[in-house]
Amino acid sequence: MTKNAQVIYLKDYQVPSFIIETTDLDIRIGDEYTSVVARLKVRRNPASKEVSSELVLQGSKDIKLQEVMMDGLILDASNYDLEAAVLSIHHCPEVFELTTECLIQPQLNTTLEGLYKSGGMYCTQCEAEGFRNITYYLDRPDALSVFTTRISANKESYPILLANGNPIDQGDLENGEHFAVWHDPFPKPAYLFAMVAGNLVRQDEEFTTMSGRKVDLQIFVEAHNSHKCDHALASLKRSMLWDEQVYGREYDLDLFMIVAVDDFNMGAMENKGLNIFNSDCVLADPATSSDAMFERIEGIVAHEYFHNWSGNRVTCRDWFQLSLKEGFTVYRDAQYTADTYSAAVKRIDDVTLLRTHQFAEDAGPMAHPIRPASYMEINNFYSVTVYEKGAEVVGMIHTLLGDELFRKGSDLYFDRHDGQAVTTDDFIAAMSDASNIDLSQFKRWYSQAGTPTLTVTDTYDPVNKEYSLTIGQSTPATAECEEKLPFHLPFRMALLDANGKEMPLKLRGADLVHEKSSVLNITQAQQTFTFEAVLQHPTPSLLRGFSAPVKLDYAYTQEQLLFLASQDQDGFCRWEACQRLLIEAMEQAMSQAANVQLEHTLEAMLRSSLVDEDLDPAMVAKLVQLPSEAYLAEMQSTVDVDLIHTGREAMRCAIALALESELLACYQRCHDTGLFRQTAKAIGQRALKNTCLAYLNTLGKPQYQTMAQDQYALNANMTDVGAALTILISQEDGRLATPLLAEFYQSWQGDAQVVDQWFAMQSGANLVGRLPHVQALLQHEAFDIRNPNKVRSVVGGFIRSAINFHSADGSGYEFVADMVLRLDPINPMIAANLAKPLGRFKRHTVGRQQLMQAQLQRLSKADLSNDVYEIVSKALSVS
Ligand code: B3K
Ligand code: ZN
Repeated sequence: MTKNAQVIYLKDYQVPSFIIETTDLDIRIGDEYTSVVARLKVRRNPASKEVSSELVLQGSKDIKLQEVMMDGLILDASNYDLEAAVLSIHHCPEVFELTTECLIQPQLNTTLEGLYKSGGMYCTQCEAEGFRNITYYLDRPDALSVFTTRISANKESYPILLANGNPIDQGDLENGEHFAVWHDPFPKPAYLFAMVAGNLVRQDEEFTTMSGRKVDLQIFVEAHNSHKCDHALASLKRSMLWDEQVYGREYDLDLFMIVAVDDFNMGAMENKGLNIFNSDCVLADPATSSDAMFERIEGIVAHEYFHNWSGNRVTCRDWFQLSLKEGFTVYRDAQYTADTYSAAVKRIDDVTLLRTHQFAEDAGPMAHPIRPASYMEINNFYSVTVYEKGAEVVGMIHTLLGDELFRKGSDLYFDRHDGQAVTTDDFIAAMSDASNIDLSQFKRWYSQAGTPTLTVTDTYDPVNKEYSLTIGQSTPATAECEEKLPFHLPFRMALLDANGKEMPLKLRGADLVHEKSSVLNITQAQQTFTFEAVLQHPTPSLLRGFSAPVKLDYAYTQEQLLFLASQDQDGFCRWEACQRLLIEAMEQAMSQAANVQLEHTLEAMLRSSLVDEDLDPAMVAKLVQLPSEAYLAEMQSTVDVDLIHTGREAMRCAIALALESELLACYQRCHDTGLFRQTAKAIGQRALKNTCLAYLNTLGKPQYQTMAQDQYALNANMTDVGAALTILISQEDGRLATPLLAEFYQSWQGDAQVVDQWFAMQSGANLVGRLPHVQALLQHEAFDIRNPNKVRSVVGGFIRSAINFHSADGSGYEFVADMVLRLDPINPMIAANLAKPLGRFKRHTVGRQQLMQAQLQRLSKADLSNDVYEIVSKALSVS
């Protein structure tokens, strides 16, 4: 590979040498060109040691610079340089006004970063470095400025003109044009800038803050989506109230706007006062959206809203600090969901995500600490590590500090740094100062990558009534560091007596007796904790609530696991015990291939969950579901995709055979044909009954296929329709699904969100030999390679179906590499996401490793974007 991509290092950080106090933008939207005039009030930054008087502004190759003026005088070319998209203004005084005029063509911008056109509307995405596609600027998160934005456009095509903050002026102009002026009083970095021009309808709500201020809440969507806004508006109000109650944080502007956009690289964006959302992450209606989508939307609405404090009021000093806002905000949205719905189910979902995807990232070529030390393309670091592991790290601080001190710490953090751009060290300092707890060793979580394994052994001394736990930790080497120093982590545990009751815990050397569970502070490579007055040999309940993002290695006996699966009060540990048993059974099934039978203890365990009508049905669904193939792959040292698939399928059949009557009874009990409800119970029942229906349909019996067809035909809601259709697609010959898929498309072709689901159901089908079908989907009239949701549905769905992506002949890898090459010139960010799975070849069988590497080699010969180059070069350099 020859490319000379620049590597940016955290250690090179320097404060900006200039401050832009105010930014006045005048954006005139035209059919061919959009003109951007930026008037900046600039002064030297007294905190900078830089001696040069040159102001260096970032731009992009697609900006056409028309004019540069300083203090009202046009600068000639000798006063500035424009090279490689960087504008350098020479000889700048202490204080001055700089005005630039540029032309851009948003309608040609397919990267979806900066100002671009989605359908008939103009919109922006500026995080991380999109603002430089709009105009030359100090495009870095520690350059805070007060923005005023004037937008003008044709009134008929773009009746709605929005930007951050409050509207301060508007009016008509000549030639059918009109304008609006917006002012945002809160200084902000350019990545939080947003504007929208389009033909949109509005849905309104109102919220009164804890200090009695009225805030207008507005969602803007295309007219045909106006019936899909209620859920997001209700979610927003709940989030606003929760943030006041739990963090004492109030919204600060009088207006909060959300705009739904069809073409969007990620889920949503927290721009100050003007959140922009991927339509898929905000619009919902029971007829078109599943329960899972409703839940996801609520989480994302909450997440973006919470960023107003954790991200906007207190922002990041540089992009290495991304987890400062993302880890904290993911943690906050998880707390919100746990408080609002089932805490145990939310925890199980989050741990599953972390173990499936983040552990994989930590074990692959893109492994990085939650605060990376270097990057080539920052977009590649909006990762499960920065987000989900980052949230786990904040959660560990909460566990170490306890509720009261954690709140004191977050108050201190927000108060101390309001209006500033800060670092993860500042966050830790606030937490530590407020609690008087030393977090210096804890900070290693920010600089060391890799997933630690905790090896736990125990002994019981019946004479002295003492129980000891010895906990060792070790973390594999990753690219940034070979030798890992021990982490500081909270290890929550309990000891259960023979009746499953939590025993009082008296730790030797500690004064306090914990009534139920305790949090052990792990700080060393190996430590022993001895508990006194332990009257009987206990069953340990370890890593309760998954109190740290680690792998736990403790040699549980099957008997202990069965006990925990039925007795543990900790919802996470109960589920975990169940999962361990199922995984062990599946590992056996993998070695047997044929004639898999369910052991009767396991059968009894699953049966007791299925018949227990007092248990939360959502929890029962979790307890009886097998781990995904991706999750199982993470458990294995060498991944054998086929073995995992056949073993898991065999196990699914064995469960269905053994528990057929219970599954059927459970399905019938939960199948509510009455009025559609969205209560927690009804949602849990739908999850459980669809789990049962899927199990029953592994048996290939016509009566269960008919049940799925009937459920589809009932057309009660998208959760049930989607589940039934997915089950029918997974029946071997496709005979039943084909006419339904055609009918489904006919009915829903006008709704992009439903069409995306239709694509994903087909491309993700867990049947061998699906590549031709997926290739045909790419030719479908509704597929558009420029739309990230479509690419995620079709190509992303295919990658998720491991037996197809990892097809032994390499055709899946070749297909994905083809797609990366096709997409890279259009949208590098999405192309890089598709390339990531190819990089994880190391854990596969030798034949697959070679095939994956061959495709990476092929990619490396192409002229790649920085985004894809970073993924490919890092993958090849560790081989
Ligand atoms: N902050 C945005 C993510 C921006 C991604 C840029 N490549 C959404 C979020 O995490 O809330
Ligand atoms: Zn975020």
